[in-house]
Amino acid sequence: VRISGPEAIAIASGLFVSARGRDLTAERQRRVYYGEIRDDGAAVDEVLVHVMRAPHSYTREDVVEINGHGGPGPLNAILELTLKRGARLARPGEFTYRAFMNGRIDLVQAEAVIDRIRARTRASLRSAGAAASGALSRRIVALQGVLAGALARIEAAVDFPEEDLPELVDDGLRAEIQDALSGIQELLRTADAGRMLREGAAVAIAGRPNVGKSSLFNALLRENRAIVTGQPGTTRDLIEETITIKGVPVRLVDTAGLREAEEEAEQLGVAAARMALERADAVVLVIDASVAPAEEEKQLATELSALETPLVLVMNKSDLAPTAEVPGWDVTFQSVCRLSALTGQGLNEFEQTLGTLLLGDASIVPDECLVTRLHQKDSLRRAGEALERLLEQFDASPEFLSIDLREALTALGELTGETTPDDVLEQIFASFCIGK
Ligand SMILES: Nc1nc2c(ncn2[C@@H]2O[C@H](COP(=O)(O)OP(=O)(O)OP(=O)(O)O)[C@@H](O)[C@H]2O)c(=O)[nH]1
Ligand SMILES: [Mg+2]
Repeated sequence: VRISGPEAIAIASGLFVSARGRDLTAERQRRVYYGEIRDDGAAVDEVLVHVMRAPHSYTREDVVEINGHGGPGPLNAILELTLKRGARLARPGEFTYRAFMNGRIDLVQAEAVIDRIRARTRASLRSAGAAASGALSRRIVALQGVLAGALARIEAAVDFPEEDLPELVDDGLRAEIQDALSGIQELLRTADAGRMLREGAAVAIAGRPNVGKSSLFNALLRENRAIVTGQPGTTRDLIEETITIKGVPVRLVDTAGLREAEEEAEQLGVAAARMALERADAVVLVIDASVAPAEEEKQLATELSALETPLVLVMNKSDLAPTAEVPGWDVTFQSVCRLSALTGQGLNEFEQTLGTLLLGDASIVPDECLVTRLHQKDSLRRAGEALERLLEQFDASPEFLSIDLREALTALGELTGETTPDDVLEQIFASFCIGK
Protein backbone atom coordinates (compact mmCIF):
# COMPACT_ATOMS: atom_id res chain seq x y z
CA VAL A 1 0.00 0.00 0.00
CA ARG A 2 1.55 3.24 -1.12
CA ILE A 3 0.55 6.59 0.38
CA SER A 4 1.78 9.92 -0.97
CA GLY A 5 1.25 13.50 0.18
CA PRO A 6 1.82 15.76 3.18
CA GLU A 7 -0.36 13.62 5.48
CA ALA A 8 1.15 10.30 4.42
CA ILE A 9 3.43 9.82 7.40
CA ALA A 10 0.82 10.92 9.96
CA ILE A 11 -1.75 8.53 8.46
CA ALA A 12 0.63 5.59 8.46
CA SER A 13 1.86 6.21 11.98
CA GLY A 14 -1.73 5.94 13.21
CA LEU A 15 -1.99 2.31 12.07
CA PHE A 16 1.52 1.12 12.67
CA VAL A 17 3.13 -0.17 15.83
CA SER A 18 6.88 -0.54 15.61
CA ALA A 19 8.40 -3.68 17.12
CA ARG A 20 11.13 -1.56 18.73
CA GLY A 21 8.90 1.31 19.76
CA ARG A 22 10.15 3.63 17.01
CA ASP A 23 8.26 6.64 15.78
CA LEU A 24 7.52 6.96 12.03
CA THR A 25 7.35 10.72 12.32
CA ALA A 26 10.96 10.97 13.53
CA GLU A 27 12.97 13.30 11.32
CA ARG A 28 14.79 11.00 8.91
CA GLN A 29 15.00 11.28 5.14
CA ARG A 30 14.38 7.60 4.52
CA ARG A 31 13.94 4.66 6.81
CA VAL A 32 12.48 1.18 6.97
CA TYR A 33 10.53 0.23 10.09
CA TYR A 34 9.50 -3.25 11.19
CA GLY A 35 6.30 -3.93 13.10
CA GLU A 36 2.58 -4.51 12.81
CA ILE A 37 -0.45 -2.82 11.37
CA ARG A 38 -3.13 -2.79 14.06
CA ASP A 39 -6.83 -2.14 13.95
CA ASP A 40 -8.16 -1.20 17.41
CA GLY A 41 -5.29 -3.04 18.97
CA ALA A 42 -5.79 -6.23 16.90
CA ALA A 43 -2.93 -7.20 14.57
CA VAL A 44 -3.86 -7.09 10.86
CA ASP A 45 -0.50 -7.96 9.32
CA GLU A 46 3.21 -8.05 10.01
CA VAL A 47 4.83 -5.39 7.87
CA LEU A 48 7.83 -3.40 6.79
CA VAL A 49 7.09 0.29 6.43
CA HIS A 50 9.25 2.46 4.20
CA VAL A 51 9.16 6.15 4.97
CA MET A 52 10.57 8.48 2.32
CA ARG A 53 10.43 12.15 3.08
CA ALA A 54 9.95 14.81 0.44
CA PRO A 55 11.72 15.33 -1.88
CA HIS A 56 13.48 11.97 -1.60
CA SER A 57 10.66 9.89 -3.04
CA TYR A 58 9.06 8.82 -6.32
CA THR A 59 6.47 11.60 -6.21
CA ARG A 60 8.79 14.09 -4.43
CA GLU A 61 6.15 14.23 -1.72
CA ASP A 62 6.24 12.39 1.60
CA VAL A 63 5.69 8.73 0.69
CA VAL A 64 5.01 5.72 2.89
CA GLU A 65 4.95 2.21 1.50
CA ILE A 66 3.54 -0.54 3.65
CA ASN A 67 4.72 -4.03 2.70
CA GLY A 68 2.65 -6.78 4.25
CA HIS A 69 2.54 -10.48 3.56
CA GLY A 70 0.06 -9.73 0.83
CA GLY A 71 -3.11 -11.59 -0.02
CA PRO A 72 -6.39 -9.79 -0.56
CA GLY A 73 -7.51 -10.00 3.10
CA PRO A 74 -4.71 -8.12 4.87
CA LEU A 75 -4.19 -5.88 1.83
CA ASN A 76 -7.78 -4.67 1.82
CA ALA A 77 -7.78 -4.27 5.59
CA ILE A 78 -4.66 -2.04 5.43
CA LEU A 79 -6.12 -0.08 2.54
CA GLU A 80 -9.37 0.51 4.40
CA LEU A 81 -7.54 1.63 7.52
CA THR A 82 -5.58 4.22 5.54
CA LEU A 83 -8.79 5.47 3.92
CA LYS A 84 -10.47 5.71 7.31
CA ARG A 85 -7.65 7.91 8.50
CA GLY A 86 -8.09 10.39 5.70
CA ALA A 87 -6.30 9.01 2.62
CA ARG A 88 -8.18 8.58 -0.65
CA LEU A 89 -7.71 6.04 -3.44
CA ALA A 90 -5.19 7.10 -6.07
CA ARG A 91 -6.38 7.61 -9.62
CA PRO A 92 -4.72 5.55 -12.35
CA GLY A 93 -1.15 6.73 -12.81
CA GLU A 94 -1.53 9.40 -10.14
CA PHE A 95 1.81 8.70 -8.42
CA THR A 96 3.61 9.07 -11.74
CA TYR A 97 1.48 12.12 -12.52
CA ARG A 98 2.69 13.74 -9.32
CA ALA A 99 6.29 12.80 -10.09
CA PHE A 100 5.76 14.60 -13.39
CA MET A 101 3.96 17.63 -11.93
CA ASN A 102 6.60 17.97 -9.22
CA GLY A 103 9.33 17.99 -11.84
CA ARG A 104 11.07 14.73 -10.99
CA ILE A 105 10.51 13.33 -14.48
CA ASP A 106 9.23 14.77 -17.72
CA LEU A 107 6.37 13.45 -19.81
CA VAL A 108 8.57 11.25 -22.00
CA GLN A 109 9.91 9.54 -18.88
CA ALA A 110 6.48 9.23 -17.30
CA GLU A 111 5.20 7.46 -20.37
CA ALA A 112 8.25 5.23 -20.36
CA VAL A 113 7.27 4.05 -16.88
CA ILE A 114 4.05 2.57 -18.24
CA ASP A 115 5.88 1.19 -21.28
CA ARG A 116 8.26 -0.57 -18.93
CA ILE A 117 5.44 -2.15 -16.99
CA ARG A 118 3.72 -3.30 -20.15
CA ALA A 119 6.83 -4.39 -22.07
CA ARG A 120 6.36 -7.85 -23.52
CA THR A 121 9.77 -8.47 -25.05
CA ARG A 122 13.32 -7.78 -23.95
CA ALA A 123 13.68 -5.30 -26.78
CA SER A 124 10.60 -3.32 -25.73
CA LEU A 125 11.83 -3.37 -22.15
CA ARG A 126 15.21 -1.99 -23.19
CA SER A 127 13.61 0.67 -25.33
CA ALA A 128 11.38 1.76 -22.43
CA GLY A 129 14.40 1.72 -20.13
CA ALA A 130 16.33 4.04 -22.42
CA ALA A 131 13.40 6.47 -22.51
CA ALA A 132 12.88 6.26 -18.74
CA SER A 133 16.51 7.12 -18.13
CA GLY A 134 16.03 10.30 -20.13
CA ALA A 135 17.81 9.46 -23.40
CA LEU A 136 14.96 10.78 -25.55
CA SER A 137 14.32 13.71 -23.21
CA ARG A 138 17.93 14.82 -23.54
CA ARG A 139 17.66 14.80 -27.32
CA ILE A 140 14.53 16.93 -27.16
CA VAL A 141 16.04 19.35 -24.65
CA ALA A 142 19.12 19.74 -26.86
CA LEU A 143 16.90 20.58 -29.83
CA GLN A 144 14.93 23.04 -27.71
CA GLY A 145 18.19 24.69 -26.64
CA VAL A 146 19.29 25.25 -30.23
CA LEU A 147 15.91 26.63 -31.26
CA ALA A 148 15.60 28.86 -28.18
CA GLY A 149 19.03 30.33 -28.99
CA ALA A 150 17.95 30.92 -32.57
CA LEU A 151 14.77 32.59 -31.38
CA ALA A 152 16.73 34.94 -29.13
CA ARG A 153 18.89 36.05 -32.05
CA ILE A 154 15.95 36.52 -34.39
CA GLU A 155 14.06 38.54 -31.80
CA ALA A 156 17.08 40.71 -31.16
CA ALA A 157 17.14 41.43 -34.88
CA VAL A 158 13.44 42.36 -34.72
CA ASP A 159 13.70 44.52 -31.61
CA PHE A 160 16.83 46.44 -32.49
CA PRO A 161 16.80 46.81 -36.25
CA GLU A 162 18.49 50.22 -36.11
CA GLU A 163 21.36 49.28 -33.87
CA ASP A 164 24.62 48.38 -35.27
CA LEU A 165 24.42 44.72 -34.36
CA PRO A 166 26.48 42.13 -36.16
CA GLU A 167 24.51 40.14 -38.72
CA LEU A 168 22.23 38.04 -36.51
CA VAL A 169 20.19 36.16 -39.07
CA ASP A 170 22.97 34.68 -41.12
CA ASP A 171 24.03 31.45 -42.77
CA GLY A 172 25.36 30.14 -39.47
CA LEU A 173 21.90 30.42 -37.98
CA ARG A 174 20.37 28.79 -41.02
CA ALA A 175 22.77 25.86 -40.66
CA GLU A 176 21.90 25.48 -36.98
CA ILE A 177 18.21 25.32 -37.74
CA GLN A 178 18.86 22.89 -40.58
CA ASP A 179 20.74 20.66 -38.11
CA ALA A 180 17.85 20.78 -35.67
CA LEU A 181 15.49 19.82 -38.47
CA SER A 182 17.70 16.86 -39.36
CA GLY A 183 17.66 15.80 -35.71
CA ILE A 184 13.87 15.90 -35.69
CA GLN A 185 13.66 13.92 -38.91
CA GLU A 186 16.05 11.33 -37.50
CA LEU A 187 13.78 10.84 -34.50
CA LEU A 188 10.72 10.68 -36.74
CA ARG A 189 12.28 7.83 -38.68
CA THR A 190 12.25 5.72 -35.52
CA ALA A 191 8.55 6.31 -34.87
CA ASP A 192 6.98 3.43 -36.74
CA ALA A 193 9.44 0.87 -35.45
CA GLY A 194 9.20 2.34 -31.95
CA ARG A 195 5.45 2.04 -31.95
CA MET A 196 5.63 -1.54 -33.21
CA LEU A 197 8.05 -2.39 -30.44
CA ARG A 198 5.72 -0.94 -27.82
CA GLU A 199 2.36 -2.04 -29.13
CA GLY A 200 3.25 -5.15 -31.07
CA ALA A 201 1.52 -6.24 -34.25
CA ALA A 202 -1.19 -8.67 -35.26
CA VAL A 203 -0.41 -10.94 -38.20
CA ALA A 204 -3.27 -13.02 -39.60
CA ILE A 205 -2.76 -16.22 -41.59
CA ALA A 206 -5.37 -16.64 -44.31
CA GLY A 207 -6.07 -18.96 -47.20
CA ARG A 208 -8.25 -21.71 -48.65
CA PRO A 209 -8.86 -24.81 -46.52
CA ASN A 210 -6.10 -27.39 -46.21
CA VAL A 211 -3.27 -25.27 -47.61
CA GLY A 212 -1.33 -25.57 -44.32
CA LYS A 213 -2.24 -22.43 -42.37
CA SER A 214 -2.36 -24.19 -39.02
CA SER A 215 0.83 -26.06 -39.88
CA LEU A 216 2.56 -22.73 -40.53
CA PHE A 217 1.10 -21.30 -37.31
CA ASN A 218 2.46 -24.25 -35.32
CA ALA A 219 5.83 -24.09 -37.06
CA LEU A 220 6.21 -20.40 -36.17
CA LEU A 221 5.21 -21.11 -32.56
CA ARG A 222 7.43 -24.18 -32.45
CA GLU A 223 4.56 -25.90 -30.69
CA ASN A 224 1.58 -27.97 -31.79
CA ARG A 225 -1.00 -25.46 -30.73
CA ALA A 226 -3.56 -25.76 -33.56
CA ILE A 227 -5.05 -29.00 -34.83
CA VAL A 228 -3.74 -30.12 -38.21
CA THR A 229 -5.48 -32.76 -40.34
CA GLY A 230 -5.62 -33.67 -43.98
CA GLN A 231 -9.28 -32.78 -44.02
CA PRO A 232 -10.30 -29.34 -45.32
CA GLY A 233 -12.21 -27.25 -42.78
CA THR A 234 -10.25 -28.35 -39.70
CA THR A 235 -9.84 -24.95 -38.08
CA ARG A 236 -13.00 -23.08 -37.18
CA ASP A 237 -12.15 -20.73 -34.32
CA LEU A 238 -9.55 -18.01 -34.36
CA ILE A 239 -6.44 -19.21 -32.59
CA GLU A 240 -4.04 -16.57 -31.28
CA GLU A 241 -0.56 -16.82 -29.79
CA THR A 242 2.24 -14.30 -29.41
CA ILE A 243 5.74 -14.78 -30.75
CA THR A 244 8.69 -12.41 -30.90
CA ILE A 245 10.12 -11.38 -34.24
CA LYS A 246 13.08 -8.98 -34.18
CA GLY A 247 12.03 -7.86 -30.72
CA VAL A 248 8.47 -7.09 -31.78
CA PRO A 249 5.68 -8.93 -29.97
CA VAL A 250 3.70 -10.43 -32.82
CA ARG A 251 0.22 -11.77 -32.20
CA LEU A 252 -0.24 -14.56 -34.74
CA VAL A 253 -3.79 -15.40 -35.69
CA ASP A 254 -4.67 -18.72 -37.33
CA THR A 255 -8.02 -18.62 -39.11
CA ALA A 256 -10.57 -20.93 -40.69
CA GLY A 257 -9.97 -21.75 -44.34
CA LEU A 258 -11.97 -19.36 -46.51
CA ARG A 259 -14.63 -21.04 -48.60
CA GLU A 260 -18.42 -21.25 -48.97
CA ALA A 261 -18.98 -23.36 -45.88
CA GLU A 262 -21.97 -25.63 -45.46
CA GLU A 263 -21.99 -26.25 -41.74
CA GLU A 264 -22.95 -23.48 -39.38
CA ALA A 265 -19.83 -23.77 -37.19
CA GLU A 266 -17.59 -23.43 -40.20
CA GLN A 267 -19.62 -20.51 -41.55
CA LEU A 268 -19.15 -18.68 -38.27
CA GLY A 269 -15.43 -19.51 -38.42
CA VAL A 270 -15.17 -18.03 -41.89
CA ALA A 271 -16.95 -14.86 -40.74
CA ALA A 272 -14.59 -14.55 -37.76
CA ALA A 273 -11.62 -15.08 -40.09
CA ARG A 274 -12.73 -12.19 -42.29
CA MET A 275 -12.99 -9.89 -39.27
CA ALA A 276 -9.52 -10.88 -38.09
CA LEU A 277 -8.10 -10.13 -41.53
CA GLU A 278 -9.54 -6.63 -41.44
CA ARG A 279 -8.04 -5.92 -38.03
CA ALA A 280 -4.57 -7.33 -38.73
CA ASP A 281 -1.44 -5.22 -39.25
CA ALA A 282 -0.25 -7.69 -41.89
CA VAL A 283 -1.88 -10.60 -43.69
CA VAL A 284 -0.18 -13.79 -44.82
CA LEU A 285 -1.97 -15.51 -47.69
CA VAL A 286 -1.03 -19.19 -47.78
CA ILE A 287 -1.46 -21.30 -50.90
CA ASP A 288 -0.58 -24.92 -51.61
CA ALA A 289 2.27 -24.79 -54.12
CA SER A 290 1.85 -28.46 -55.02
CA VAL A 291 -1.46 -27.89 -56.79
CA ALA A 292 -2.50 -25.40 -59.43
CA PRO A 293 -3.87 -22.18 -57.89
CA ALA A 294 -7.66 -22.11 -57.75
CA GLU A 295 -9.79 -19.38 -59.23
CA GLU A 296 -11.14 -18.69 -55.72
CA GLU A 297 -7.58 -18.10 -54.55
CA LYS A 298 -7.08 -15.42 -57.14
CA GLN A 299 -10.28 -13.74 -55.98
CA LEU A 300 -9.16 -14.02 -52.38
CA ALA A 301 -5.80 -12.47 -53.21
CA THR A 302 -7.54 -9.59 -54.99
CA GLU A 303 -9.87 -9.06 -52.03
CA LEU A 304 -7.02 -9.10 -49.53
CA SER A 305 -4.92 -6.68 -51.52
CA ALA A 306 -7.85 -4.24 -51.36
CA LEU A 307 -7.55 -4.16 -47.53
CA GLU A 308 -4.47 -1.92 -47.81
CA THR A 309 -2.74 -4.06 -45.19
CA PRO A 310 0.71 -5.40 -46.09
CA LEU A 311 0.18 -8.75 -47.81
CA VAL A 312 2.65 -11.61 -48.05
CA LEU A 313 2.15 -14.66 -50.26
CA VAL A 314 3.37 -17.92 -48.79
CA MET A 315 3.77 -20.80 -51.23
CA ASN A 316 3.56 -23.66 -48.76
CA LYS A 317 4.30 -27.37 -49.28
CA SER A 318 7.33 -26.43 -51.34
CA ASP A 319 8.82 -29.77 -50.28
CA LEU A 320 6.35 -31.31 -52.74
CA ALA A 321 6.85 -28.70 -55.46
CA PRO A 322 10.16 -26.87 -55.07
CA THR A 323 9.97 -25.19 -58.46
CA ALA A 324 6.31 -24.18 -58.53
CA GLU A 325 5.75 -20.87 -60.25
CA VAL A 326 4.34 -17.80 -58.56
CA PRO A 327 0.73 -17.45 -59.76
CA GLY A 328 0.39 -14.82 -62.45
CA TRP A 329 -2.34 -12.89 -60.67
CA ASP A 330 -2.61 -9.16 -61.03
CA VAL A 331 -2.03 -8.60 -57.32
CA THR A 332 0.84 -6.84 -55.58
CA PHE A 333 2.39 -8.77 -52.71
CA GLN A 334 4.90 -7.04 -50.43
CA SER A 335 6.78 -10.28 -50.56
CA VAL A 336 6.55 -13.88 -51.79
CA CYS A 337 8.02 -16.72 -49.71
CA ARG A 338 8.42 -20.38 -50.58
CA LEU A 339 8.47 -22.61 -47.58
CA SER A 340 7.45 -25.93 -46.14
CA ALA A 341 5.62 -25.82 -42.84
CA LEU A 342 6.21 -29.57 -42.65
CA THR A 343 10.02 -29.62 -42.99
CA GLY A 344 10.67 -26.08 -41.73
CA GLN A 345 12.52 -25.19 -44.89
CA GLY A 346 12.27 -21.48 -45.68
CA LEU A 347 10.77 -20.68 -42.30
CA ASN A 348 13.65 -18.47 -41.10
CA GLU A 349 13.58 -16.44 -44.27
CA PHE A 350 9.85 -16.00 -43.84
CA GLU A 351 10.33 -14.71 -40.29
CA GLN A 352 12.94 -12.27 -41.56
CA THR A 353 10.51 -11.10 -44.19
CA LEU A 354 7.79 -10.53 -41.61
CA GLY A 355 10.22 -8.61 -39.42
CA THR A 356 11.22 -6.32 -42.25
CA LEU A 357 7.60 -5.85 -43.20
CA LEU A 358 6.67 -4.73 -39.68
CA LEU A 359 9.72 -2.64 -38.88
CA GLY A 360 10.79 -1.41 -42.27
CA ASP A 361 14.45 -1.52 -43.19
CA ALA A 362 15.43 0.23 -39.99
CA SER A 363 17.17 -2.27 -37.80
CA ILE A 364 16.12 -0.93 -34.44
CA VAL A 365 18.63 -0.48 -31.69
CA PRO A 366 16.38 -0.50 -28.64
CA ASP A 367 18.97 1.16 -26.40
CA GLU A 368 18.83 4.26 -28.53
CA CYS A 369 16.16 6.88 -28.65
CA LEU A 370 12.94 5.63 -30.14
CA VAL A 371 9.77 7.59 -30.56
CA THR A 372 7.11 5.13 -29.48
CA ARG A 373 3.83 7.05 -29.30
CA LEU A 374 1.54 8.56 -31.84
CA HIS A 375 1.23 11.90 -30.07
CA GLN A 376 5.03 12.16 -29.88
CA LYS A 377 5.30 11.50 -33.58
CA ASP A 378 2.62 14.07 -34.27
CA SER A 379 4.37 16.76 -32.21
CA LEU A 380 7.71 16.06 -33.91
CA ARG A 381 6.07 16.19 -37.31
CA ARG A 382 4.58 19.61 -36.54
CA ALA A 383 7.90 20.88 -35.19
CA GLY A 384 9.62 19.67 -38.37
CA GLU A 385 7.04 21.28 -40.62
CA ALA A 386 7.41 24.61 -38.85
CA LEU A 387 11.18 24.50 -39.32
CA GLU A 388 10.79 23.57 -42.99
CA ARG A 389 8.56 26.60 -43.52
CA LEU A 390 11.07 28.77 -41.72
CA LEU A 391 13.96 27.58 -43.86
CA GLU A 392 12.00 28.15 -47.06
CA GLN A 393 11.47 31.82 -46.22
CA PHE A 394 14.69 32.35 -44.34
CA ASP A 395 15.46 35.54 -46.20
CA ALA A 396 12.09 37.07 -45.35
CA SER A 397 11.64 39.46 -42.48
CA PRO A 398 12.72 38.12 -39.06
CA GLU A 399 9.19 38.63 -37.64
CA PHE A 400 7.92 35.78 -39.77
CA LEU A 401 10.75 33.52 -38.76
CA SER A 402 10.02 33.93 -35.09
CA ILE A 403 6.42 32.73 -35.56
CA ASP A 404 7.55 29.41 -37.05
CA LEU A 405 10.29 29.04 -34.50
CA ARG A 406 7.85 29.51 -31.63
CA GLU A 407 5.54 26.94 -33.15
CA ALA A 408 8.37 24.42 -33.37
CA LEU A 409 9.31 25.07 -29.74
CA THR A 410 5.71 24.62 -28.58
CA ALA A 411 5.44 21.34 -30.49
CA LEU A 412 8.66 20.03 -28.92
CA GLY A 413 7.42 21.11 -25.49
CA GLU A 414 4.42 18.84 -25.94
CA LEU A 415 6.72 15.85 -25.88
CA THR A 416 8.36 16.73 -22.61
CA GLY A 417 5.09 17.96 -21.13
CA GLU A 418 5.89 21.69 -20.82
CA THR A 419 3.25 22.75 -23.33
CA THR A 420 1.03 19.67 -23.39
CA PRO A 421 -2.66 20.58 -23.19
CA ASP A 422 -4.38 19.38 -20.00
CA ASP A 423 -6.84 17.09 -21.75
CA VAL A 424 -3.98 15.27 -23.49
CA LEU A 425 -2.17 14.89 -20.16
CA GLU A 426 -5.31 13.53 -18.60
CA GLN A 427 -5.70 11.00 -21.38
CA ILE A 428 -2.10 9.87 -21.09
CA PHE A 429 -2.22 9.26 -17.35
CA ALA A 430 -5.69 7.69 -17.48
CA SER A 431 -4.16 4.83 -19.48
CA PHE A 432 -1.90 3.96 -16.52
CA CYS A 433 -2.77 1.30 -14.00
CA ILE A 434 -3.88 2.11 -10.48
CA GLY A 435 -1.03 2.33 -8.04
CA LYS A 436 1.61 3.42 -10.57
N1 LIG B 1 3.93 -32.01 -47.64
C1 LIG B 1 3.47 -31.03 -46.90
N2 LIG B 1 2.29 -31.14 -46.29
C2 LIG B 1 1.86 -30.11 -45.53
C3 LIG B 1 2.62 -28.92 -45.39
N3 LIG B 1 1.94 -28.08 -44.59
C4 LIG B 1 0.79 -28.70 -44.24
N4 LIG B 1 0.73 -29.92 -44.81
C5 LIG B 1 -0.36 -30.89 -44.69
O1 LIG B 1 -1.53 -30.31 -45.24
C6 LIG B 1 -2.69 -30.75 -44.49
C7 LIG B 1 -3.49 -29.55 -44.02
O2 LIG B 1 -2.74 -28.83 -43.09
P1 LIG B 1 -3.39 -27.78 -42.11
O3 LIG B 1 -2.29 -27.07 -41.43
O4 LIG B 1 -4.41 -28.42 -41.25
O5 LIG B 1 -4.11 -26.82 -43.14
P2 LIG B 1 -5.08 -25.58 -42.87
O6 LIG B 1 -4.81 -24.59 -43.92
O7 LIG B 1 -4.93 -25.14 -41.46
O8 LIG B 1 -6.51 -26.22 -43.09
P3 LIG B 1 -7.92 -25.74 -42.53
O9 LIG B 1 -7.80 -25.52 -41.07
O10 LIG B 1 -8.80 -26.87 -42.86
O11 LIG B 1 -8.29 -24.50 -43.25
C8 LIG B 1 -2.15 -31.59 -43.38
O12 LIG B 1 -2.25 -32.95 -43.75
C9 LIG B 1 -0.70 -31.18 -43.25
O13 LIG B 1 0.12 -32.19 -42.73
C10 LIG B 1 3.88 -28.86 -46.06
O14 LIG B 1 4.61 -27.86 -46.01
N5 LIG B 1 4.24 -29.93 -46.81
MG1 LIG C 1 -6.24 -24.97 -39.93
